[in-house]
Amino acid sequence: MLDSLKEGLQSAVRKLAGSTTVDEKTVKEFVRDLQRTLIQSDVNVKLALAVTEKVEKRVLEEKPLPGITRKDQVISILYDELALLLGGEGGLHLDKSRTNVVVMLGVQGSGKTTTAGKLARYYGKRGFKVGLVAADTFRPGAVVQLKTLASSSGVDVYSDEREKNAVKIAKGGKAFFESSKNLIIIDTAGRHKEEKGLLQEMKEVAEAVKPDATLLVIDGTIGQQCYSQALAFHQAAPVGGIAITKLDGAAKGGGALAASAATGAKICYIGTGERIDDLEEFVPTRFVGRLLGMGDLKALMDLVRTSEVEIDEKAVQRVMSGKLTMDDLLAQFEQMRKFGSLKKVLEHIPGFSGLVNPEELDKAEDRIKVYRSIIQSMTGVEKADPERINSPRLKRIAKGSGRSEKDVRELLSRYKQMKSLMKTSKGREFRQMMRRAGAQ
Ligand SMILES: Nc1nc2c(ncn2[C@@H]2O[C@H](COP(=O)(O)OP(=O)(O)O)[C@@H](O)[C@H]2O)c(=O)[nH]1
Ligand SMILES: [Mg+2]
Repeated sequence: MLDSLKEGLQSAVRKLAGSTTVDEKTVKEFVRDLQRTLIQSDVNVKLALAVTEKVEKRVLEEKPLPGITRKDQVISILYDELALLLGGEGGLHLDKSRTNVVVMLGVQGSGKTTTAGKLARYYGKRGFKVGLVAADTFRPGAVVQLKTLASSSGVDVYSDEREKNAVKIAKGGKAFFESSKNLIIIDTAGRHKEEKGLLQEMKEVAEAVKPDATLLVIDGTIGQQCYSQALAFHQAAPVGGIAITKLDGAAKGGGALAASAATGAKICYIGTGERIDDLEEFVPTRFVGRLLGMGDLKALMDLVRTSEVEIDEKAVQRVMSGKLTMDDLLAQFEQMRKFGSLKKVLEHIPGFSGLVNPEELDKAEDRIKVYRSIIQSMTGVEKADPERINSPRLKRIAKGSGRSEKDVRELLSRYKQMKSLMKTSKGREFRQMMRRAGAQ
């Protein structure tokens, strides 16, 4: 789905990740690559320029978050801005404890009936009791189409083939299902090619059944034109949400998504194929993560933020002033371990993979476990001043922790290394890193 947009974005990100430095020239080139790929994916030129200019401005102005490299920061900003471009979060708010009525709207051929069937299955699987109402009185075979879709997921359909008034069928269907279902989806006709007539019918159906939400269905292959369609509906009556269909392989998908979001109406679902299960709830952040080819960047950023918070300021102060206790050392190791797990997440980001060797990370984790148990067997005096650990103390600590004397010696030599490192230029770098991590 949206393959060309995906490829374009990912190649821009790969190029950035492969560059040696991130200076103004690199950023400008990156921004140009983005513009090209967005416009090629039919995103409105104005929107494409607005979003890329925002990315550029933020990249040049903002300082990287603690613990994040400049490249990661650029990608994170791109991710934020793309998610914003595609609209806010949240689908239709359905509540199992009451009867939810949803009316499908949209022009003929947009995918209303198909989407109604998909939604019935989607929510049926999630524990809703769903009833479908066939209120398309125009299209021959519309009732059969809905029944076929419903039968595959065991959903009941209300229809009345003698009745020609759609408003009456909608009302009848709601009354029929009201006591036995908690989600009633009303499929309507979209025969009116001109907006006025369609909006009129929408109003009449809405007045008759008082839906909790109206779901506007738009064909994603029409690209930027989605804007005028969504806007017309949204302005005429509050559209609870939009479903964009036929995004499977549609070159214009990027444009359709951006244009619809620009109207201020929420995109709730996307249709990604003709089969009954080809429906997804639309979550912009997750969607952008997929476009950029990284699992879930939001999770990564959250991880960075939590590890930042957990830094023990006092310990950092002590380390920076040249004193070092065993507890400080352990805290340092823990910090590095966290950085290790962060790196594991970074592995999923194109261009960053291959930087860390997972085996080594695992080994490091194991060593920290050993060190922790040894430190826990030390007395307060020994922890504060490890130089005092002589041979009998060393033997006692090894016994107490269930580790070998070799392990204890290894820890002591790591301590000495760390302490002398603090005095060298490398130590200064390390201290700077700690400062960047928010410990001024
Ligand atoms: N490829 C693809 N086709 C779809 C999707 N949604 C609907 N369609 C097709 O679009 C056509 C019109 O759909 P239909 O539900 O009858 O539209 P309606 O007139 O608005 O009710 C049908 O051939 C559907 O199979 C989708 O997400 N992907
Ligand atoms: Mg239909």
